[in-house]
Amino acid sequence: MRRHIIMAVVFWSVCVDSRKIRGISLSYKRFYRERKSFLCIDGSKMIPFEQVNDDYCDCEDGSDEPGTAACPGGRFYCSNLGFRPHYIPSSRVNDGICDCCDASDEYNSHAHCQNSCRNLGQRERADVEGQMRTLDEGLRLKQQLIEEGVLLWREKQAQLRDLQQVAEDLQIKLEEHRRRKHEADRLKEQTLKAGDRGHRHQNRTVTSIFQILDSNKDGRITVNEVQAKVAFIQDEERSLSEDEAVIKGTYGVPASLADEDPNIEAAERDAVREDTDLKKVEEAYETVNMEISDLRNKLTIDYGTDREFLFLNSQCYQLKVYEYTYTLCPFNQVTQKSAVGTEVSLGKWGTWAGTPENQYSRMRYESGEPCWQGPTRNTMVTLTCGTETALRSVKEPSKCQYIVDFQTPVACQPVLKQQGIHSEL
Ligand code: MAN
Repeated sequence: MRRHIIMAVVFWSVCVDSRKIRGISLSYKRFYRERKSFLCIDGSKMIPFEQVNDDYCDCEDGSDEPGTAACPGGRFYCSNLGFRPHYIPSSRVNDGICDCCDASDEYNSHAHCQNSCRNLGQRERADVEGQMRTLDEGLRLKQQLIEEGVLLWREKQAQLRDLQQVAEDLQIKLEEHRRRKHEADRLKEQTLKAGDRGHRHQNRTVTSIFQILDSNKDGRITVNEVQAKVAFIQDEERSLSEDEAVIKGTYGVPASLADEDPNIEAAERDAVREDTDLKKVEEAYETVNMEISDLRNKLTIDYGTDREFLFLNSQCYQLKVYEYTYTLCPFNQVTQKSAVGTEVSLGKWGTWAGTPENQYSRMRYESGEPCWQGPTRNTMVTLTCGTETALRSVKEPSKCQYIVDFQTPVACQPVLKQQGIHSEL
C-alpha cells in the first residue's frame, strides 16, 4: 500500500511537471506559478490551472498549452541545456521528429531522440573560442597596422613634400633651359644670317672670276679660255698645264660652301643640344607633376578612422576560382583574368559601402568593363575579420555582379559579440 502511494505521488508530480514546466522559458515561468486559476498571457481569459498543458487550447494566444501541440499559433521552448535554447512551433511537439537537441519536444512520441546538446555546445564553444582567439589576434595585428599606418601616412606626406620640392627645382631648371634654348636658337639664327652674307660675297667673287675666264661669254669655260687668261691665276713660275686648267662643273658656280662653315655647324649643334636638354627637363617635370597628382589623390581617400586601411594601398591580392584569377588592388581596382589570359576590369575603386554602424565593412568597385548584353561589371568587397590579409572567396551571384570576401585584421571590431551558449537552468 505504501509503495502504491509513493508511486502515485511520483506519477502525479511528473504529470504536473509535464503540464506546468514543459515548453516554458525561465522568464515566462512566473506566468505559470501554480495557483487555482491561470490567466492567459494576453490577459484575455481566466481558466482553471488544471487546464494548462491539458492538450486542449483555451487561450487565444496559445499560452495555456506551451508544452503540447494543441494551440495552432503556440510555441514550445527548448531549453537545450548545454547548447542554445530556442523556440519551435508547438505543432512540432511530439510529431515524431526531434527538434530540440535536449529531446524535450518528443516527450510522448515513438521517436527515440538523444540529447545531443552537450556535443553541440562543445563544438560551438570550440568554434566561438576559435573566433575569439582570431578576434584577439586580429585586434592585436590591427593595432600594429594602425601604428604602421601612422608612420606610412607621415612617409607619404614627406614623399609629397619631396616631390613638390623636386617640382619647384625642376621649374627653375625648366625656365633656365627655356632661356638657354632661346639663346641658342637666336645665336644659330644670327650665325646663319652671317654665313649667308659670307656665302653671297663668295658667290660674287666666284662669279666675277668666271666671267673673266669665260671670254666668249657662252656660259662655259674651256681649257683654252683658262690657258689664255692664265696670267690672272697662274703660278708665276710656270704656265698652266691642260690637266690643271680643267674646270669641273663648267655650268655655273661651285656648290654652297655654307655646309662647311664651322660657325654654323657649332651653332646648330648647340641649338640641338639645348633642345634635347630642354625636352628632358620638360619630361621630368611632367612626370613629377603626375606623381604629385597621383599621390595627392591617394591621400584624399578615406582610410578609416585610424587610417587602419592605409597599408592596403598599393598592395594587390589574388585568388584563383575555377578558370579565373581574381586580383583585388584595394582603393584601385578589381580584375578578372581568364585562363587564356584576357584581363577584364570588374570595377574601379568607388566608395565605402558598409552599414550605417560600420561603413568600413564593405567597398564598392564600379564602372568595370561592360558585360556583353548585360550591365557594367561591378564588385562589392566585404571585409571580414581574420588574422591574415587575403581574398577568401569570389562569387558572381548575378551576371557581371561580383562579390568578394576579403579577410584582414583591420576589419576586426572590438564590439563583436558572440551569441552566448547558455549553461544555466
Ligand atoms: C566573362 C566573365 C564572366 C561573365 C561573362 C559575361 O566570361 O567576365 O564572369 O559572366 O563574361 O558574359
